Amino acid sequence: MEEVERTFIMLKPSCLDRGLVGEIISRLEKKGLKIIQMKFFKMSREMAEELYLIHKGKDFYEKLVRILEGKRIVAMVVEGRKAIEVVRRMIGATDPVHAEPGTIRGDLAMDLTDNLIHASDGVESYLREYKIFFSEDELQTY
Ligand code: FUP
Repeated sequence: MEEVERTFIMLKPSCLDRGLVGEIISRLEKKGLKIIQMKFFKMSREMAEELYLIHKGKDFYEKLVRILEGKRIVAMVVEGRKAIEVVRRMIGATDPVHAEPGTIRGDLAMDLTDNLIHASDGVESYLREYKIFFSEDELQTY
């Protein structure tokens, strides 16, 4: 298959609180993305800070980290043709108010900071983000 790539996805704690983990995984699977690895993590402050490094110092940063700190998330790596772009389109705009109906945030979220899901926005961010959660060994295909 041409242009097969991987992307990193995190289902934020609100997905677990609201029972939306299955719904979101189902959308990704039905689209045709292959789940390469998936795990629950209890997020430490350090993991949250590392993931949102580029937003450090912004006014919403503390709220963003607090939403994750000490709570359970689902981390996963999925694969498919142009997976980074595909997943970004499926999750919709950062602010759920502007996310189109049919997207994950457009259909299921209202809050800007607690917008249900994170996905890498490029190859560089994927390579940085997956390493916070997974070792290279865990991502070997089997
Ligand atoms: P996205 O890649 O769509 O998650 O968007 P960003 O990387 O721009 O934002 C990262 C997180 O910061 C999002 F979960 C939402 C939050 N955020 C705010 O709370 N306020 C803002 O003004 C922008 C982003």
